[in-house]
Amino acid sequence: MLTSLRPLVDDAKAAFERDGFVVLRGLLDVERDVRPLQADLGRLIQRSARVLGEEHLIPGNPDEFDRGFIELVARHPRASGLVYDMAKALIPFARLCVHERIVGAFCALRGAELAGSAEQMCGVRIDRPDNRFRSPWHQEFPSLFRSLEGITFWTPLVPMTAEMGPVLLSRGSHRDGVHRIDAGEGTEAEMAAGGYENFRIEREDEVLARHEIVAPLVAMGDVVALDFLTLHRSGINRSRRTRWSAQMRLMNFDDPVGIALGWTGGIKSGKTIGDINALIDRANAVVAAS
Ligand SMILES: O=C(O)CCC(=O)C(=O)O
Repeated sequence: MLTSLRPLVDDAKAAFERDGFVVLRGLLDVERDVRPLQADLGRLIQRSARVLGEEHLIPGNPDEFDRGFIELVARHPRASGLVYDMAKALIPFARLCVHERIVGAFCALRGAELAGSAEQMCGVRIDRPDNRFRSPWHQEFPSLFRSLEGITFWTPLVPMTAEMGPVLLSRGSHRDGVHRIDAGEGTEAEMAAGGYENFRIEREDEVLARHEIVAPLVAMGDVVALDFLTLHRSGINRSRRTRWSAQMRLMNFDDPVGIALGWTGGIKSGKTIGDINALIDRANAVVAAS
């Protein structure tokens, strides 16, 4: 663990364990860590427009790197998937995924010695005002597995406002264990492609009623550290701007549930809903026996 993180994490650890999340204010340096990603996202939008046969100008103001993106998607719906998929290939994003302050915070919050970031654990969310990809209430663990002691580090890539619909968090819900999934009409292919709207936790209303819902407003450079079991969902983006954010997810190789399940992956690694619910039952049995 990084010694420079010691005071920050000492204060944060108790809150993380109590609430299932903590906001790490200023964990990232906006100029060094966020601006390069904004700039590359602007370039990626331009290159994606080129794939679709258009020339697109990159705005000068880094915070406005996506100006014209909503209109581009309206003309070419394929631009949305191109940018979403290829954002993960950008070098400043790869740097964030293994950023020493994120890894340091993970090791300190979890007391972990061996951390990892398996494939498909990290991504850039693009929440346009059409709210098409708004996520329902969910826990990270059943969609990714790897380790029960995982943490999602969520950081905004544009200046956030309350209107943009900050992520909703169910405070303390991480203590309820892993919830089985009720897929309803949803298909595995839909979920693997990032469409989670049909995938609900069983007895959603009853579970949510037990906890307070909060929506912390964070600034660029701030990072929300979220336990893999904390229930959360996207807020509604009521603004006229796309809410861009990055999610860096880390696992702990020494967590007993991860070991019992052989650090297996989730739906994006080809599991069916039946497989997922069987793994959830096994995970809860390991926790109950420990
Ligand atoms: O950013 C959001 O709207 C939701 C984030 C989320 O659901 C996740 O990181 O799993």
